Amino acid sequence: MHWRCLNKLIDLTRPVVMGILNVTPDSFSDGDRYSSPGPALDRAAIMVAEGACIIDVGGESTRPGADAVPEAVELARVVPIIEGIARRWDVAISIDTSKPGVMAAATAAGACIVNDVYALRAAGARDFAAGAGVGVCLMHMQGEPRTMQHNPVYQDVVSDVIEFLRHERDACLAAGIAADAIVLDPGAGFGKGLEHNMSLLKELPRLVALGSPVLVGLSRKSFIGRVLGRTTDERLYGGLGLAALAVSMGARIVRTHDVAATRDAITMVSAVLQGPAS
Ligand code: 8Y7
Repeated sequence: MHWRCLNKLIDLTRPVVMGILNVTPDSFSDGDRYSSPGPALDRAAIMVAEGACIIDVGGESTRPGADAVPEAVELARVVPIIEGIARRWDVAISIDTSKPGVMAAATAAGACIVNDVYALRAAGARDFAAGAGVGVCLMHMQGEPRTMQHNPVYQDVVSDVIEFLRHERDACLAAGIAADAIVLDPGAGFGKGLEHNMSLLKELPRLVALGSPVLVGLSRKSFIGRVLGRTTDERLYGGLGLAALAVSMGARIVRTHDVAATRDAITMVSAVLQGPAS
């Protein structure tokens, strides 16, 4: 299994880590520590050294309650960082955005993946991805970040999420995006209560059965805090437990703030299930 991303073919025979690089002043767990190029590139260097396969660069916070950011602001945040990473390392770079203009500028700057919490539903997003040949991560979200955590309701959360992702994947295929460029993500915490997140993880094999590689983002999320009674910076061990569980159920990409720890955890799971890597 692989992920076709522009000029790169990412090998997913073994699970891989996507490291989070937020370059927003308001991101919920990195604060504004990486909003200028120096610290952001230092952070990227660490994640590359720790074995991140992909660096996910985001310039607009999607945390619950966050406000939208103008395109020019988002561009000014992400383009210099992407250029800096692409110049220094061979790592795959994804752009965490929903705006086609940002997708295009980020790709020109060196990104090869679009990670879109709106699953390319913005006008022009699918056409951009099809024309450029970038890899895409289609994530499920109910509602929009500003209001999504206000009492989310589903008929059957697992079936609803699977039907949404199947539908959006079909729309991408119809727009001309290659099947092996598409990755699916249940969108933990995006318009979901505790029980919704739990059900989606418990039933992850049903999402894996759709046949596209599955990405999960669980790192430091509030539902870990809800279960464990932990603050944001106390959620590492809980997140590692979930990453191991998700990979054992077939997830292939884990998006995380904690690259080294997550890589060790998922490498052990795959060593048991698939044999040690040679
Ligand atoms: C996810 C994500 C966030 C996720 C994908 C956070 C941008 C909130 N979460 N993208 N982005 N999947 N694909 O806690 O779960 O990192 S932002």
